[in-house]
Order: sequence, then C-alpha cells, then structure tokens
Amino acid sequence: MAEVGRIVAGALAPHPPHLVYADNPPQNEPTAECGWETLRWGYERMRKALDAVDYDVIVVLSPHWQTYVGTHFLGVPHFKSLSVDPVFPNLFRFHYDLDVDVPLAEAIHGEAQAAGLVSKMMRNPDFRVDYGTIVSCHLTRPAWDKPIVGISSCRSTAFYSVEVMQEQAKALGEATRRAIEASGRRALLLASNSLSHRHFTTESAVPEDMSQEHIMNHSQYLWDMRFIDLLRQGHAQQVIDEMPEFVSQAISEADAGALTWMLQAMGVPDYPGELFGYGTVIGTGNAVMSWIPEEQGA
Ligand code: 2X7
Ligand code: FE2
Repeated sequence: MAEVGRIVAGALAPHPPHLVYADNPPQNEPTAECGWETLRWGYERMRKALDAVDYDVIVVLSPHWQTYVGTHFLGVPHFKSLSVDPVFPNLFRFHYDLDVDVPLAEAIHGEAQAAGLVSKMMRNPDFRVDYGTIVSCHLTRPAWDKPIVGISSCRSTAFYSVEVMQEQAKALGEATRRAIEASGRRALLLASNSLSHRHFTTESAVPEDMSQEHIMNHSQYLWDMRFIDLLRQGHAQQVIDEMPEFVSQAISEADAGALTWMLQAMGVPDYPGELFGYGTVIGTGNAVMSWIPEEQGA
C-alpha cells in the first residue's frame, strides 16, 4: 500500500528580488555590495531549520503569477530560461533551471476541480516562470535540487472581493492537503508574499543603501507586528479571520491568497510559527517564518 503523504513544513517566504540581488548568487546577473541583511540572515536561519526536515517537493503559491480565470498549475516537467523582474530589471535577471513535480500538480488540480474551483494545467513549454516563485524557492533552497509545484494566484480580490479570494484560498488549501496525502509525498509549502505592501515609488541611487530603507508608515508596521504576534502565539485561525481587514488596511500582498492557502493546508496551526527575521524592502514589511508540525508533536 502506498505511504500516506504529509505536509512536513510550511513557510512564509517573501520574494522581494532585492534579497536575491543582495545575496549575489551565480544565477543572477546584477551584483550588489550588501543589503537587507536581517531578512537574508533570517532566510539563512530558516534554511538551517528546514535542513532537519526530509521533504520530496516544494509547493509554492506566488502572487506574481496572476491568472484571471481560476488557478493554474505549472504542468511541464522542466523549465530553463531567464527571469527578468519587470519593475527591477536592474536587480533581477536570474537564469533558472528547475524541475516540476507534474503528477503532484495534476493531483492538486484534480482535487481543486472536484471541490468546485476553476483550475487549469499550464502546458506551455516556453512559459516564463514568475519571479515570486523563483525568489521564494531560491532563498529557501538555493541548491534547486527538489522539484516544485507552482501554483498561480487567481485574482478573485480584483474580480469579486477580498472575502471571495480568501474563501477560495481556503478551499485550495484543503484540496492541496488531500492531494499531498494521497500522493505519498512529503511536501514543504511556501506562501510567497510580503505582509504590509505599500512601497516607495522611487529608488535610491544605490539600491542597497540601507540608510534609505524603512517601513512605509507606522500603521503598516503596527499591522505587521499584530500578524507576526498572532502567528508566533499559534493564533493562525485569528490571522485567517482578520485577513480581509489586514489586506485592505495594510494593502497586504496576502491578498493573493498564499498565506491563507498555506495555513489552511496545514490544518490551521494552533502552535507557534518560528520567526527567523523581519525587515522592510522598499517600504514593504516582510517576515520569514516556518511551521514544522513534527517538532510540535502535531
Ligand atoms: O514583489 C515584490 C514585493 N513583494 C516586495 C518588495 C519589493 C519588490 O517586489
Ligand atoms: Fe511581490
């Protein structure tokens, strides 16, 4: 009998391309002197924590793969190309080379459809994978030695409301868990998003000049601290319940559904998430956090 699959860890893994730029990996063309260390050191600590977890696949939902007719899944076994950030081509021109766990993607797609969600497999071999997916995966697992499942963000916030988007994200989370359990895979889930998301509209002469980096405004900071506190106390259900207000007040990138999807897929953890770092990137608030059920006896 096939082994029962599990979500062995989940992470809040924000994707500002600035973090890859400042890390200077060989895949990225531009180079930096330094920058955004609290977040980069946070990712470094999260990588060490995740080293203790055995997983087969990374499942990531990205706000920068935006689909307007339902949720789409990467459905080609291998992608190799250049990803250029449309807003920051000076910081992110990344040569990626990645594998996709297509059978698992198809299984989640099937569960999503069975749950009444509109969803589709993306079979175009020339498709350019979005930078949100790439940055979160790279910073979590720079070796690129695990296949991924890439999930788009259906923009129901734009078409309907934050509430509709969040309800669909919950249903997608449940579908994701069912498919992973049936697949026998041990999966790491990544919610690829910033918290508060109002950002500067101009760039300093030296992008990594940290004397220019700060939160956009105090109310955003208060929202970020509230959500981080709740997550660190194991109040994920309250985070999900307050999500519509957070999204509208802090213009949060959690509007894409990634955080709700991940928390719901993990059964809405009532144990603390571990915070590895918080920092701002062009005024947005970003937290690097993980949830490892086995460590909590969950
Ligand atoms: O996509 C992003 C982001 N979410 C936050 C900050 C900076 C750039 O890009
Ligand atoms: Fe983003």
